[in-house]
Amino acid sequence: MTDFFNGVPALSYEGPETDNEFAFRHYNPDEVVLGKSMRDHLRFACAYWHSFAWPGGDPFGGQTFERPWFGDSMEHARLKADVAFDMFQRLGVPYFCFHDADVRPEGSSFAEATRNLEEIVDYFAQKMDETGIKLLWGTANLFSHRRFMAGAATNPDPDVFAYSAATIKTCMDATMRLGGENYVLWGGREGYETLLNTDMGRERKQAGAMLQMVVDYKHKTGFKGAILIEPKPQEPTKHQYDYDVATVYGFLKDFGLEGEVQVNIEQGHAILAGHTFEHELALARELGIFGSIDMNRNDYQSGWDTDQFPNNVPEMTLAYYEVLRAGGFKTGGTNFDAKLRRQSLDPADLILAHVGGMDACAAGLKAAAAMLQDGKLEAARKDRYAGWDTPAATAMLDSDLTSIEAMVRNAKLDPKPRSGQQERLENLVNRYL
Ligand code: XLS
Ligand code: NI
Ligand code: NI
Repeated sequence: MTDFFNGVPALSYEGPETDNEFAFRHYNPDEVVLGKSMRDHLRFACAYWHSFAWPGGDPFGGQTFERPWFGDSMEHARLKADVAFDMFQRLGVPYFCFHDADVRPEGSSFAEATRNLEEIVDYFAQKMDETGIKLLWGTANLFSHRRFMAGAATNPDPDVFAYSAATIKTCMDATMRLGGENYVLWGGREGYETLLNTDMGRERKQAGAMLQMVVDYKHKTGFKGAILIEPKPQEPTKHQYDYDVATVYGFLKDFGLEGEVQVNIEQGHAILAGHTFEHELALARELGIFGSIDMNRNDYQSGWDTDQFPNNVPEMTLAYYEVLRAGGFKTGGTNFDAKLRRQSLDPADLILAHVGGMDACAAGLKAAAAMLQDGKLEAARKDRYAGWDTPAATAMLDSDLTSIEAMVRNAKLDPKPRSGQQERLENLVNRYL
């Protein structure tokens, strides 16, 4: 325990009627929903970077947070870990996620960075042992340092490609050492600013080669976790090669990796891509690449990735509905890729942000489970497509245009439009909230 959260009350589940802000209203880890505890459904994780490494800057101003662990020494890194594990325990969050750059000082060489990472990983291992907290996923930060400004795998300079590959190896090693359940690749700068200086064909091939190496290393080392790509459009580079789920699937198909790699879908990234979160989740499920989620909330007006803590229960209900339809998480989970607003300075703000997010997820999960169990929504969906359940209709999918034309003439087909009943279904969904 550290003294950072001194004065912040301990948390427990008190139910929807409680007046205590330091309590869960919906997240009751042992409560069983559709045959599984909420803990096992939601598989919450805290993101190290937003809660412990981000200084509170925006494009017009720098650091607003003053944290005793801000600094470049290993001592700072250990204090940061102490506070992080203190928070995970207080919240009762079973998992965490981190980038190399969040947890260790960079040092002055690749060798030093790796040594620092290994030292902190040993420190984590000890804490994980003591607390039972687990690693949902590890990842490499291949976007913050200026060496990555023109990309990591997609860089025009082969030395940067090499540096990135070596860094990924050290981060996969760290993830495996800690028993991580997934390894994530977010292509922060895998994209371009202007076509005038960009060879798109080369860059895509380089990214494909890097991903193949990651998959090969997974098999070589026997890593049991999933490899996940996290799609995101237009930020930080104007044109990202991993724009959304559909784009990532096309990329995986191109390189023959659709059976090897899944996606980590983030709410805010879905919104930036012009989709809803549930669209991205449903598509990933249909394509067989659903892996995990980064839970947050994007501002609908600002046009950039605001990474706010989630609190919109109706939207989250639709998201968890798709997670449940996908059969729930296997290796994946709910990672709060969310940060405080820069004026939220107090230690209690960090706790309350997570409490609110966990509660909103739990409320969404419960509503989604009730909706699924009740079956009315699925019955309406099924009914809409019922015409396709006849043998003649199914056979048509393997037919040809000439035969279908003959059939339409012979049967004198005259299709009758039917209501899509959107408002009726929207009303139905509201009944579960
Ligand atoms: C940034 C991404 C990032 C990934 C991990 O927008 O969401 O935080 O989740 O690199
Ligand atoms: Ni993310
Ligand atoms: Ni993001």
